[in-house]
Amino acid sequence: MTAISREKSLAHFAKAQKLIPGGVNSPARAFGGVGGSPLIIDRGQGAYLYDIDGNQLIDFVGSWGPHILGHQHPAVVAAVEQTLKKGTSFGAPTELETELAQVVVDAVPSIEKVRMVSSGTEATMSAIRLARGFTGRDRIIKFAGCYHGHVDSLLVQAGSGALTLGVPSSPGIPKGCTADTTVLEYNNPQQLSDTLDKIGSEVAAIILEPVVGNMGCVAPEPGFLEACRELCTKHGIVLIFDEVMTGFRVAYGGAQERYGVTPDMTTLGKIVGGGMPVGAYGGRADIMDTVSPVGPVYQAGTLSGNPLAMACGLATLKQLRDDSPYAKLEVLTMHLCDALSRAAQAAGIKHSIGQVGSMFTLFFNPERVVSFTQSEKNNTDRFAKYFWGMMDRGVYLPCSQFEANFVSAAHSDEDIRNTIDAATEVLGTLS
Ligand code: KE4
Repeated sequence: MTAISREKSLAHFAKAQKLIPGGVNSPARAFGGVGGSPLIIDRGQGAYLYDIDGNQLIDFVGSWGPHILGHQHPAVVAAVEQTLKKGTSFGAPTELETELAQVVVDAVPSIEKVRMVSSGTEATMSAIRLARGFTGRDRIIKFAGCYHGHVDSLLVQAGSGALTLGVPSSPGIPKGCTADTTVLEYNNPQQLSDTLDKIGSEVAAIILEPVVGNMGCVAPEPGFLEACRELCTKHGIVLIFDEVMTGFRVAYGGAQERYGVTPDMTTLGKIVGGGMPVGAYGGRADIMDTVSPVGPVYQAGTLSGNPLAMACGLATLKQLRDDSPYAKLEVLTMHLCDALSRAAQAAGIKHSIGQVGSMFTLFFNPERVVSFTQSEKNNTDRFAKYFWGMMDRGVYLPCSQFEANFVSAAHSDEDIRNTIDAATEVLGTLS
């Protein structure tokens, strides 16, 4: 098997490293967990990425989740091109913002009102501040392995890049910022209940990924989300579902629709912007009306509700609402996961699979991963060999064992077959 040519990428990356810390604008894409250096991407089209060395790769990253329709969906491109003709940003309300807000309110069960921001991090940061302002309480509870963006108070035992690079908590964050953050174990309702018996009256919010993507794909155990809901209601705590990754991914209405559990607030990102910088936080009107200018909790943003980004998100959500690719995506993803598991088993590779809807992770871990306790035992060296073996066969995976893969509506049966063939070959070399 000849490795793909990476000459131009290597040369360009060396230059990037002189100008940008680590050569990247986000550490999650630095290949820190797999060694080597990232490919420099030239363009995306449908299910494929094309790098500057001319390699075509089947893309299972999808820009870390936004591209559920695949790259450059015609309706999305047309909407952005059309909007661009009117300008890029006005710092004033536009019809597009209201239209996207309406689509989000119609889609997401918990959202009565929604505020647009420019990233998932901004969404979770704002939601936490709002929950604290609404309740007058300071404490927050998160779960180990969940990642909610690089918010000071939430960057504690976080997942995603923080976990990949082995720094689940970060220097530079004053003790005071995390003194009110309690970290518990995901999928452990008894521990949550016991903790709230002690500190429930001090807790402003519980924030969680209702399906975790950031320690690899980990589903909620039966009853866990329901327990979070019941305990938050009992203690007057704001339940926040961080659906930046799962929103419009695991169902059109997100994990809250799929599992039938309605939080008090929801954060969104990724798909809601269709690949352009959009985050959002929304929820019960009485909570949302506590944010400025209606209420006293301040939050603002120059490019919040940016028309181009709104047009991109709106075209994406309308396509998802009208075409509803979810059933097809589920079948395709389950078929892929079953085949990957059979190939790993045939190669004698100890593994488990986490899969919900069109997001999945092949864990190099003999245990079923239900929390950070198992996830931290992943065989990351074996994953790195798998990653590069797949890359050399034209399959582009997330560069970390602590991330989810994404299947898009653009992935064909042939793409899935080719991916299975590649994995069968690579897994056979790992045993
Ligand atoms: P952003 O600030 O990166 O838009 O969103 C932060 C965030 C919040 N909540 C969840 C559940 C998320 O998954 C994320 C971001 N996800 C990572 C990938 N797992 C983004 C990749 C990156 O950091 O470059």
